[in-house]
Amino acid sequence: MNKGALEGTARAMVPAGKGILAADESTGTIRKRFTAVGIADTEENRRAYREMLFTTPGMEDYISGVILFDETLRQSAGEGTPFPALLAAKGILPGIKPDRGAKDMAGHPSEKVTEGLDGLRERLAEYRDLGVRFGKWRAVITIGEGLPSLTCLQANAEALARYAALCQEQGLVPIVEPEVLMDGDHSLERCAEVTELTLRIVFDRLADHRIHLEGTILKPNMVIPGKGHSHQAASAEVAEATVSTLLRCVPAAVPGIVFLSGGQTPQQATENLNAINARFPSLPWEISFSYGRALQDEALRAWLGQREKTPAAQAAFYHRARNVGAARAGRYSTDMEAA
Ligand code: 5MM
Repeated sequence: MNKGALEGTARAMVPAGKGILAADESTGTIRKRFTAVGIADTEENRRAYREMLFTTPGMEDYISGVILFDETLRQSAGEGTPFPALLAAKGILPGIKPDRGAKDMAGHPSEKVTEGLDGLRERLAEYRDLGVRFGKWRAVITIGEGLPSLTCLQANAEALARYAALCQEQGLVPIVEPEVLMDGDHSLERCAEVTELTLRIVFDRLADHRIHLEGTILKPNMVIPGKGHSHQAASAEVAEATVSTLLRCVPAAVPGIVFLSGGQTPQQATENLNAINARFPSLPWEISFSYGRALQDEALRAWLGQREKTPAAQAAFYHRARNVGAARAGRYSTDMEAA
């Protein structure tokens, strides 16, 4: 393992003012996103949509890396440049989602375990040769009556750690994503409790598997009440709860924490990230973003699969990336929404 190279890549993923675009929707997920706004789910539309995002002028001012799905990694812009090369030419690091998705966990109704370890070493080696610099593996944790089970947390943490070890062996920085879902009516305190337990188990397993933490990025959920909870927390509350949870469980050796948006609106995800950075300017880690929906929703709704709407969609994407980039430095204000 080349620890110095991994550390350099990890730091390059979380530079000041920039974060990561999660554009790694698997086939089923992008179909859901397209169907919601009436776009036909064809391979060409999936390619054209990603081309619209990746050719946005100036996106590199706020985006340090892009996570891709296997299909997208092998696609090209209309003029023939493969997407990984197009991103690299803008100084953006290409990443990959090599997991095979969260599947129903046998014997554990309503819980999921992420699969994809079989053949992972070979897939990662191929991805590296195609220009990929980092990976991302997502585990999904559900809060509910008697959930999550310890077994589900342990199984997912073990898979995350084995994935991370294989990434580092192949020279790729692992983004480790244990997502505690916002679905449900649980309180912010319950989310804090489950997030803390999840992170403790994940970092235990990362240690067991000898993961080089300085070459690892954590992608957690913010500590936030369930979507159905009666009290929706203000940004200041989310920031306090999120940071106190992270401080209890995430070693200072980890160079960066990049949040997922998890179903927050684009503006909520921007405000909450801003509150964390504004209120806690001297944390041991870089605090950034790796948003999927919060970065893309407005652009997707502006695009609608119509090529002539590309400039409007790119303007929407750029606007959100700029605002989230400001939030990454704690310098966002709601006035910027109108600008
Ligand atoms: C972009 O969505 C990613 C892929 O999801 P599927 O495996 O379900 O297709 C997802 O892993 C994403 O990277 C994270 O969940 C963060 O995205 P959000 O939308 O929560 O910011």
